Amino acid sequence: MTRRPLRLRRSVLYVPAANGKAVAKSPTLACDAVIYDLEDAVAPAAKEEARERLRDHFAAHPESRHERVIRINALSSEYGPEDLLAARACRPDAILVPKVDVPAEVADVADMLAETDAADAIRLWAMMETPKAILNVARIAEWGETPGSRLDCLVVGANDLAKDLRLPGPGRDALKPLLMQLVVAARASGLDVIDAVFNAFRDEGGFAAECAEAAGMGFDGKTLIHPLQIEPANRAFAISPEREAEAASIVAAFDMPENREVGVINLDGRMVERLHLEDARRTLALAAMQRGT
Ligand code: 1VU
Repeated sequence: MTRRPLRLRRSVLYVPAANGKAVAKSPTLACDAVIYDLEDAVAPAAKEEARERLRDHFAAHPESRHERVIRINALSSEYGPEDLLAARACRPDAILVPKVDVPAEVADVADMLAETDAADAIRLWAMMETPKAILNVARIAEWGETPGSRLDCLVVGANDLAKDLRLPGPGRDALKPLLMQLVVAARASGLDVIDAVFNAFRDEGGFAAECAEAAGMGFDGKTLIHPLQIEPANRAFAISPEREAEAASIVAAFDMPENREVGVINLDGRMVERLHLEDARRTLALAAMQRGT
């Protein structure tokens, strides 16, 4: 399985590239990642101005403590090719490809990036928001394991998915099996996977409940639409002190000379296997990153 650098992706905020105030505010926000959106949040007449705004913003802020991602329109659309040229010039950490149905739609973007970015510095994220994406997610994630694919992360788009499936709502009970399918496919190929947005950004209780549900399903974080959602998401997807202490005790136990060669140990009356060690090390690394935010 391809090894990718570990990143905190608890809170991933969409910022419409057409909104100058929001773009200017973005560097001050406490989210882990920002997705500057050239797609759904930008009206057709505002596309060129939005691209120009991003070029200016990235030129003025060449470094950022956020992971910075630009969502482009699909390459097959009227706006996609210009978006990709503009996004590539900004040199973000990643480009988010929308409405991915099949691996080729991400592969085409990877090929265009390879023309100017031989070091694979600009990574790819893929939106899973169509019925075909659900049917093909294993193929898409597996393609991410091929050399040069650049694919790091899947992002759920539940609004489009619910619409295409003609789900009457309210709530997302009907989506849960599909969401778990995305988590399984991502994990099988070593990808991160970020849950969908919660539209009612002033509904604190509803948002907290959906974050807790997503964390319990194994998502790495949540995509957000409003700054009010950042702190609750950071809390919900945080490594708790209890989880960190547990991970530290597993690492310490396997480090003891008598346990260095064994596969399974008794840790305070519980069986712990060597397979838990890798996860414990990951948990400790994420907890250390969390302290730095
Ligand atoms: O206090 P200030 O005036 O300085 O700032 C406002 C506002 O500009 C700012 N703000 C944001 N800043 C950065 N990123 C954001 N996403 C963002 N949203 C708001 O926060 C201050 C308070 O704002 P507000 O409470 O007055 O809210 P507004 O009415 O300004 O904005 C509400 C909406 C929902 C319109 C806004 O939050 C927004 O545009 N969110 C992002 C929408 C988006 O990107 N949609 C597409 C991606 S979602 C998707 O496609 C699902 C897959």
